Formats: sequence, structure tokens, C-alpha cells
Amino acid sequence: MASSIKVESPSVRYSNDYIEADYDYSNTSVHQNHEGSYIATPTSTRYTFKTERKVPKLGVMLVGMGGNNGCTVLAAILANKHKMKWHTKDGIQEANYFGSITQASTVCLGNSPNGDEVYVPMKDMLPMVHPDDIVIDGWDISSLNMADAMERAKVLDYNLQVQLRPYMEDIKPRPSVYFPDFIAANQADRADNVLSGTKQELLTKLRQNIRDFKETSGVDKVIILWTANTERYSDVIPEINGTAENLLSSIKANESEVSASTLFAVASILEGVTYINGSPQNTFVPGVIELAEKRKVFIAGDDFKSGQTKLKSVLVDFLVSAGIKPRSIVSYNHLGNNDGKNLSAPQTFRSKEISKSNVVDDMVDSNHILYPDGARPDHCVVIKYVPFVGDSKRAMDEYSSEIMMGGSNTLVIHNTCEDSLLASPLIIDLVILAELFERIQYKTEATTEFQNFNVVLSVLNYLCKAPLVPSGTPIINSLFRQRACIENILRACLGLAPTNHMLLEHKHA
Ligand code: NAI
Ligand code: DG6
Repeated sequence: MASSIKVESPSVRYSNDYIEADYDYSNTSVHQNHEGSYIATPTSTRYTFKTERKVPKLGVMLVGMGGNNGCTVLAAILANKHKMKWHTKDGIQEANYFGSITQASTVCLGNSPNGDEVYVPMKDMLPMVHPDDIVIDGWDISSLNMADAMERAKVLDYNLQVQLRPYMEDIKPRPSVYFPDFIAANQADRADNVLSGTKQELLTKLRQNIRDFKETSGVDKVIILWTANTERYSDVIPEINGTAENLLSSIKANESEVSASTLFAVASILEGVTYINGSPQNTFVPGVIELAEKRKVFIAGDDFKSGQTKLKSVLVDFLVSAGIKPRSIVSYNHLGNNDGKNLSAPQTFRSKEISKSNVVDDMVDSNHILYPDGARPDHCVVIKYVPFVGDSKRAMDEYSSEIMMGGSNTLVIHNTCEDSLLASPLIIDLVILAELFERIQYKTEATTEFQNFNVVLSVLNYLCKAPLVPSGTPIINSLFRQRACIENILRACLGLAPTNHMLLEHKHA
């Protein structure tokens, strides 16, 4: 399917199969001379990007399909596909994809002849899968059909649930791998849809499930995404999971420290299927990353960046880049859904605490005027389970900063919203962008063959709280930098310069 944007430039070539664009990547190389001065040298590298134009039929397998996020994603896709409308106390509501950057945000393409900025939907920049066309399948340790799961989740309006029920009640999650030691004990009462066998046997069953879905659904391509319970961290032990070989041997040996999520990641990689982790645990132990590298399969994660953290990665960026010094960040939240219940156990809470705590490091480290000695703001994360509020998470944040001449500035934010309605559009973006990046290749003057991006798909970091990056790569949490990365790579694939916000043409005398 052709994109609705056409670039007219000698650097951009359209064929039936590909969009090929030459692009000069400009950067600045910096070193310090012996007197301590910074020497900056402009650099330029010629890239050629090649984007396959044919959009495949995409199948997405959700691990944790019967959870609040899983059933809400399926419901949202069906509601949009069938153009559902429903009555609420405020009037008629129509299905939409608000909160998805691909579906509901725009990109400034350029300027019209009279100087106006021209905005286009991000989804039109390059040929992308439409969410209405995604086929959903997946696993859950709870056997509820998807209509009952939606009712249990208490996320969507009742009148919408009534319309969705006929489309969802015949869909049941596949039985899943359940290792009770990795999630809270309070989850045991929903685990009635569980596979049995050794870890090697379970791996074989998961791989069969993936193949079965591919064959029976008629999809061209599958992506797997973990939106199941947060697990505790796995111990990273070189002999157990330090290399791909050791990890595969550990699975054969039924080693207890191999988590369910790691087993899913291994199954996915062995089937050549991109695997995305929406939860905070360290699924991607070194052995998984090495396996992905060896098999050239994309992985991405960790932990959806949906609400409180998204705001944090905007607010702290604003403060630090304004020369204001955050001294303490206190993030409290309570929620009453099953995620909150699972996180009420210390070991699963710890995974989330780690993921939520490292999200300002890059912004703080970027300003040695404010933080000359590497000290960081106090940062405290609290999560409480309060069943009554259900999926409607309450997040309260206090940011205390040092301003001029010893003054102080305290910002207090209160955020209330349905957690799953923030996370579901991120799931849609993650799979759509991951699928797109499977179709993009590049080469530089130094390479003769086109190649894929690094298997650690860090371009998806905008959507993740604890961005996984290729070894040795800077970790960027700042939301605007993360968004600019996506937007400018999409532009580069069309041979367009990055958005620079200079508007020089409007600054002439
Ligand atoms: P949920 O608890 O409603 O859903 C998780 C589902 O996973 C449950 O249905 C559970 O039965 C199932 N499950 C547990 N272990 C499983 C296994 N081994 N295999 C298959 N299914 C399994 O939680 P929710 O709200 O849908 O969140 C899902 C995950 O996403 C959680 O880890 C949460 O921390 C994470 N997350 C959620 C965000 C949000 O805004 N909703 C944001 C960031 C991360
Ligand atoms: C309590 O914090 C539950 C968590 O699963 C969060 O709701 C989720 O991680 C979203 O966090 P944030 O910080 O992106 O809003």
C-alpha cells in the first residue's frame, strides 16, 4: 500500500517494492585537547535507507492477553474496526486511538508556499500496518474468555462492552507457562489455564503455538509482546543465563532461575519473531540478548512508559534544561487492578521500583553546572494497592527544585486515569513501529550490503520506561528526544532533513 506522502527529490527513489532515500547524517565529533578545550568537528555520513512498501498482515500474540491491557487492546481494535459508538453519561462516544503516536499524533512535514507549517499524521509518513487490521492471539494463565476478561477488567463503559461481547466471547487465551515463584503468590487463584511439562517441553509447546497461529490465522508476520504480570528479577548468573548457549542448556536442564518471560523470549527468537517486553523485569538476561543477536531477531523493552513516568521524563527535562535544579522527586501512586495486586508483593514491586527510578538519570547527567559532582536528586517511588479504585490509577508527584539564590520551587502533580487506556495505545504503537522497522534497512558508504538496525530496537524507547539499548549506547529517557528520534528516522527514510525548529526563513530582516 502506498504512503500518502510523496517526496520529490533526486535523493529519493520509488519502485513498486521499495522507497529508497539517500540521507546525509550530520553530527559533531568532540574531543578535549591537552589544554582542556573542547574541539568540535562537524561530521557527515551518507546513509541510504530502503523501506519495503508492502504492508504485511500482522498477527500479534500477547502474553497476558486476558489481563486489563490485553483485553483492552483487543476491545479497542474491534471497536475501531466496527466503528462502534456508545452512550455515556456525557453523550455519544466513538471509538478512537487517542494516546497512540502513530494513529493520533502528527508530524510537521514542512512549510506550505505561504509559510504555514504542514502537519501530517505520523502513520502516513511511511507505509504502516493499520491497527484495525491486526489479528490478536495470545496466552494467559487465566482461562476466562476475552469478553469475560473485559468485564473483569472494568475498564470500558458497559454499553461498549455489550456491543463487543459477541466479538470477544469465543476468543480464549492459550494455556500458558506459569512459574509461581516469579510473580506474587496472590495470583495463584487465577492460574487455571496452565501448561505442564519441563522447561524444554514448555519451550517446544510455545514454539508450536507460534507456528500454529501463523499457519491458521493467515497472517504474514507475527510479533510477540509481554503484557503479563510483572515478574521478580531473575538472578543473572553467567553459567545459567550469561550466554545464549548457557541459557539454552539451562532450559534443557529445567533450571529454576529461567523465568516464564525469558522462556517466551527464547521461543519467540527461535521462531524468528520480534519480542517486546512491556513489563519491568529483566527478561532480557545476557543470554537472551546474545541469542537475539545470533538469530538476528529484534527485541525491545522494557516496561510501558504510560503516565507518571512519561510526565516525569518531560518535567525533569524541562527543569534541568531551564537551569533549575530538581533536588527531590517523590512519586506516590495507588491503583486497584490486578497489576496493583501483583505489585503488592515486595519482589515484584522491586522490579517496578527499579524501572521507575532510573528515568531521570540522563537529564541530570547532562547538566554538570547543576550537578557538578554527579550527585542525583532524591527519588522515591511508592506504589500501593487500593482495590476500590480499580484500573483508575492515582499518581501524585512532588518535584522540589532549587532556584536562583537559594530559593525553592515545588511542583505537585495529581494524575487520575484508567491505566489500561494509557497502556493499550502504547502496545499498538510498539507493534506497529516494530513491524515497520523490520522492513527498513540501511547502508552507509562503508558498507556494501543493506542491513537491519541493531537487534535491540532502541528506536522504540519513547514507549518504554527502562529503555533497553545496544551495549555501549547512551540511554535516553527524555521524552522529546525519544520522540524526535522516531520522527527524524522516519524523515530520514524519506530523505528529509530532521526537524530543526529554527524557522530561519521567518527570521530574515
Ligand atoms: P493484569 O494483571 O490485568 O494482566 C496481566 C495478565 O497476565 C493477567 O491476566 C494474568 O493472568 C496474566 N499472566 C500472568 N502470568 C502469566 C504468564 N506467565 N503467561 C501468560 N499470562 C500470564 O495487568 P495489566 O494491567 O494488564 O498490566 C500488564 C503488565 O503491564 C504488568 O506487568 C504491568 O506492570 C505492565 N505495565 C502496565 C502499564 C499500564 O499502564 N497499564 C504501564 C506499564 C507497565
Ligand atoms: C503502579 O505504578 C502500576 C504500574 O504498572 C504503573 O501503572 C505502570 O508502570 C505505569 O507507570 P507510569 O509511571 O508509566 O505511569
